[in-house]
Amino acid sequence: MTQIDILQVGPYPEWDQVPLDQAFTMHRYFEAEDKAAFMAEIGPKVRGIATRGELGADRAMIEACPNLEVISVYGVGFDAVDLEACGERNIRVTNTPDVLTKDVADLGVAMMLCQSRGMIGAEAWVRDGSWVREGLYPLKRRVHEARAGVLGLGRIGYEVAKRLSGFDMDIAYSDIGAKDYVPEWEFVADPVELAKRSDFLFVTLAASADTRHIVNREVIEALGPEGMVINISRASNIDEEALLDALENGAVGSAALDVFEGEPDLNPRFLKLNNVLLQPHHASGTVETRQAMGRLVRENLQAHFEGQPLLTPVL
Ligand code: 8YV
Repeated sequence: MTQIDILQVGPYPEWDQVPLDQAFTMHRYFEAEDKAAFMAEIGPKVRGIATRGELGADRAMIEACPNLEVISVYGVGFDAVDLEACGERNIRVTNTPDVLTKDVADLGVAMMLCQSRGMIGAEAWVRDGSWVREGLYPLKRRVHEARAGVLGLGRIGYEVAKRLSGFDMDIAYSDIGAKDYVPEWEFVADPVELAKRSDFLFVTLAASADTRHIVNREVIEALGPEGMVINISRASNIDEEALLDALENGAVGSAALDVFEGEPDLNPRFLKLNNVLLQPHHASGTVETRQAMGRLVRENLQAHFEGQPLLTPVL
């Protein structure tokens, strides 16, 4: 398929880049210095876009490719792809669901444990000699038997809740409706009520225009000065300004975040806080999962250009 031109929006590991380069003619957008000139030159021949969850493909990019047929997203989240623009031209869209679910859930739970037990500070306590000079490390918060709220009980939320039940936590969740397969977890429709009954609030919903800032000031304040918010979904699900205010003035206890508005250039206010755990959007970042994601990106492109059904279509 060397004649098929694909626009590659972001970098991939070597194990994906090599087979992509063998199968297609890849045009690396992220390496282009003059993006406009690059798109003007290669846009008309592009038939596919390979992108990453957080980078997506906006309307301008889609419109610069008049012969575009398919967008293959490396990630489960496709909120950064302009689906309306795709729908208007029958452009197909695929993502990489399932293969990353358990890694994302693992990291969410690890972030809760790390933050509530103060593991980053404890590591520094050992390394900088505080243990020798000052003695015992300050006491931290217990996780087991605490109350957990899961906002969005989809694939990832379900795996988070399943893991939390192993810590004997008291689990509730919000979603568009109660799920019949989880009778032992309490359904709480209103996110504010969910936050009120939670010590730890996990944000695990797929982002869309409808979920923007679903975790607003009221939800954050309902969580309270002892509460912790853990975000392994998308930054847009949380009102980041409200969260920063609450972290700064103590209205909420702490946060553990894998995603940020404008990442990787996060709001510098985050860097001044010692009650927040910051992660570089790597919840799906294991070798095994990233290999499976890369395979799906390629197989979806290949299926499309061979006239086969897409493996994991979104649109
Ligand atoms: C990836 C993601 O980190 O699945 C998603 O939606 O955001 C992540 O798995 C990202 O897409 C890789 O760039």
